[in-house]
Amino acid sequence: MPIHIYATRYSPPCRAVLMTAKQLNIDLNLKTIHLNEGQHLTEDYLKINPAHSIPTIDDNGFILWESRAIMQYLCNRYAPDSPLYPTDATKRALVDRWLNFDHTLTIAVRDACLRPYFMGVEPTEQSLKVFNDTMKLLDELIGNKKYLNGNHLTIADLSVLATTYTLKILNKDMTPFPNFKTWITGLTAEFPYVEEINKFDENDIKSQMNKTKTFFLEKLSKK
Ligand SMILES: N[C@@H](CCC(=O)N[C@@H](CS)C(=O)NCC(=O)O)C(=O)O
Repeated sequence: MPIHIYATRYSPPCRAVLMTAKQLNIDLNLKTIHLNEGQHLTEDYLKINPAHSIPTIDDNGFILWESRAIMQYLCNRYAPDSPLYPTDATKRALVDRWLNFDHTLTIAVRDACLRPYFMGVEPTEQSLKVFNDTMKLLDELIGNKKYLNGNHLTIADLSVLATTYTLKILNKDMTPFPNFKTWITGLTAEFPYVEEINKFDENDIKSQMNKTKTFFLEKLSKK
């Protein structure tokens, strides 16, 4: 039985899981969920994921949601010896720290970049400041490293990459974050699946933005 994944490429956490599966050579059967058509709010979907978020996987009846938990599960179950999620307690803790820090990054990118474009919500000065400060910190933490934790690609790289690839998608200026730029360019060049999963045609993104704005405005007007 293949592992089913309820997801869409337009969602960063879904892309993080899709990249993890690629890196581990795991075939996933994609069941596309269009958020801007409300497919995450149907009775059937809420039965498997009451938090109505994507991604969710169904591995032979085992249902799991939350992208980082799914990435950890895929490694633990299908590649327990892979350096993608090291077993050594110290190394694993450092990967887990990045995965947790990625929540902070997600909020910063969401409020300053995603919401303005996809939901038409103007970014506040505060959200722009948080975004800049968080990206600066990320840049410092990356330093001159090829991967977040030094010598090996880990799921931390894939999670943070999916979150921050939004800057590339939206053509944001990355010059204030030179180490970040080098890191993301290096990963994009090294792993062909990075562009395959994260890159979009400009018109495609524009049409998604419009559809998503319309969906949220209609939802708000019904409240
Ligand atoms: N912490 C969750 C966040 C998932 C999430 O917020 N996904 C968004 C799409 S990027 C979503 O499903 N939004 C619809 C909703 O939450 O109702 C994860 O990493 O899986």
